[in-house]
Amino acid sequence: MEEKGFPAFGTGCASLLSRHLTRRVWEELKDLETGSGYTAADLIRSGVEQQESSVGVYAGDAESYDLFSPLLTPVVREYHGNAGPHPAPDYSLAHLPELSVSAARKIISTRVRVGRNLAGFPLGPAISPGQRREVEERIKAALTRLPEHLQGTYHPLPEMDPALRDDLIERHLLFKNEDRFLLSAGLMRDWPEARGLFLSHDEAFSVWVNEEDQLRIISLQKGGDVTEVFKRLADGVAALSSHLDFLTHPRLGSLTSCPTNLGTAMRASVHMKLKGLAEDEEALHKTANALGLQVRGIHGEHSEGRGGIYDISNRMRLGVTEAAALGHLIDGIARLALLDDEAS
Ligand code: ADP
Ligand code: CIR
Repeated sequence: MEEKGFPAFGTGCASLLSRHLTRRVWEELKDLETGSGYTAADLIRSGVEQQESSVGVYAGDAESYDLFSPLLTPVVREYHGNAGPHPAPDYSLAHLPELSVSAARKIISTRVRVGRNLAGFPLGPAISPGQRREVEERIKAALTRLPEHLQGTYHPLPEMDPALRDDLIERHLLFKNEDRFLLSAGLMRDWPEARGLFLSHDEAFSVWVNEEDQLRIISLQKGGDVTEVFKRLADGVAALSSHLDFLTHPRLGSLTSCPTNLGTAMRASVHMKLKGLAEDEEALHKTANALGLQVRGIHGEHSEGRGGIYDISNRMRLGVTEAAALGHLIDGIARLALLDDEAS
């Protein structure tokens, strides 16, 4: 792409970027730059280089969401079904629906994560190596102050034995070390510097440091005890919030580099065996989509389902509370389990 020319999108490109970046919007944005030097060309680089993107944009800092709003607001609205305002956090367990017996039987493991970034720093796509190190130091310090049941060890990525790294990735505890969407967004600059994994002693609580977001706070365990997983996540978020100042926006809630993660920044997912529905993957995606759910493969985003097992999660993260998004997932997977029973 010529730096300020209107980008070329192939005929097969269906990203939110390609659909919302009109010539008029580009003309309005192309010369703008945020205080951390993030330009409109930076904002769209991933979606221009990776035309199979479903979304295609990454923000460089909090200001990106306001300055580039003529593009980002329609993208956000289409993905989440709203563009805010975002409600106050709510991790209460009181009104969660009960997991259906049939869904519970099909669940192999349950994970809930939220993304967070630190106030006062650019997001990953625009951060400098020095700022990234400072972010890591602050997170490491906060991690030493977790309550006893969440305590564990920080493993810096540059020092990690490759065999251990592969094992952690295979067991879904560590991020993959290649992602062309993140690479194009500038999120893998200086890899693996200042990246790392905090893992609790029982491996049920973890924090990814300086990957797509500065923190991914994660609760994961075998089986379908959604309540226990959610409660652990809430404990971790509360503990870290008291030692770190997280980046938020008055309308958009928690700010993240990818606009699909705004608001709660929460993805609650189950690995679920859907033997009957696996017969027609396209129909499974359509059905899940209609229920407000997203289907991913067994190794997360951009991976394949295997042995009839899929990663099913809430799609919407903005304009809903954490408890409501989780309730939506619980209801949705009950419906999927029922349809799977009928199809088996
Ligand atoms: P993210 O959830 O952070 O957006 P991914 O979709 O890449 O990113 O998932 C990250 C990792 O978490 C992957 O290894 C994925 O398989 C794993 N994962 C997600 N949900 C579950 C689950 N319910 N059980 C086990 N692993 C999971
Ligand atoms: C894309 O545009 O496909 C990547 N940048 C990832 C977008 C977020 N993922 C998702 O909604 N599944």
